[in-house]
Amino acid sequence: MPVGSFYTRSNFEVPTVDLDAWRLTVSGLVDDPMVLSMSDIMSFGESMELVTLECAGNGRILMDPIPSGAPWGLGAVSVAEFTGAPLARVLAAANPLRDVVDFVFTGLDRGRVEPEGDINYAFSLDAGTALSPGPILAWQMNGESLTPTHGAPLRLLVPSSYGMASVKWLTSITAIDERFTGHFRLKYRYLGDPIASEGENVGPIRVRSLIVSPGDGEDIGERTEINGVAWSGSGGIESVTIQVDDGDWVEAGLGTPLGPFAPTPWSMSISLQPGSRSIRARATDSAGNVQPLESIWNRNGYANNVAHTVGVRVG
Ligand SMILES: Nc1nc2c(c(=O)[nH]1)N[C@H]1C(S)=C(S)[C@@H](COP(=O)(O)O)O[C@H]1N2
Ligand SMILES: [Mo]
Repeated sequence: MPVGSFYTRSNFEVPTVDLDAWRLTVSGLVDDPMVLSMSDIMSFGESMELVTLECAGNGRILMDPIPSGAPWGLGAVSVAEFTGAPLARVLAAANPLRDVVDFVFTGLDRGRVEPEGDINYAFSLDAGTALSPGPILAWQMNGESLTPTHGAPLRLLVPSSYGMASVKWLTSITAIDERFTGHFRLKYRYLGDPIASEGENVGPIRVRSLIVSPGDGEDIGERTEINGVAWSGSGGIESVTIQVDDGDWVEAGLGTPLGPFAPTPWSMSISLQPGSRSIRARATDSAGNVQPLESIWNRNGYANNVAHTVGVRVG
């Protein structure tokens, strides 16, 4: 996705960052605290990853009743190539103590929340995830320096997790020996969601497929090709099936994703009867998760991966 069309979501105003004075602090329960400049961070090596970033609120308005929160349709997901240093390598250089439970990532953006008052945006990763190979400290998106809205000069990028963990305008990383209970960590939980345990953290992206073509409301011919993409934060895409009206579910052909965190393209050639038709797509991932046919409601409207439906007029 070109940077100008990539979705953007910020809980507070985009902060003004003094790029010359900017440093990243790594502290807390580490043997060797560090204050790193951008060139220090770049010296940890450069890794490029094509990542599907999806807001946990994507699909919120498809829930009934619509929960409060940003009223996303299905536009809060995009893919870009991010360039950055592997987080695990930077953390290892600080020599974290054995009893670290969580690493807390804090952004420079600040705002007022209830009941805490003025706080910075902060989110955490458990030590296992933080020290795993996936997450990167990214300074580039699609080969260009990060823009202010997307977190310049440096952001965390956590592939497979919903977007809230990918902290923008990163200013500090703090190692702690307990679970982080900051405002946003507590906010991104499943409350009243029948398939998650009560209070479970929102984490991995739930499996989802989108029909890219035809678009909703389009006039199309009887012989047509249906195309889309599917992704999951819990493994690869195992299958995508398509249903027209109340017909049988038929398997689409899968393409090859461009990377482990990139979506899987799929397509299917089909003959449709003239008239108004509804087309649904449903993906299954390699962990066996399958998209629900009805939205799964929860109080904050997170992770609604209901099967995507488009209505078309044929002939
Ligand atoms: N510092 C900071 N990082 C943040 C946020 C924020 O409000 N402040 N929002 C998060 C959320 S909810 C999402 S979905 C992604 C969106 O990233 P983008 O704006 O680059 O698409 O950033 C995450 N990182
Ligand atoms: Mo989000």
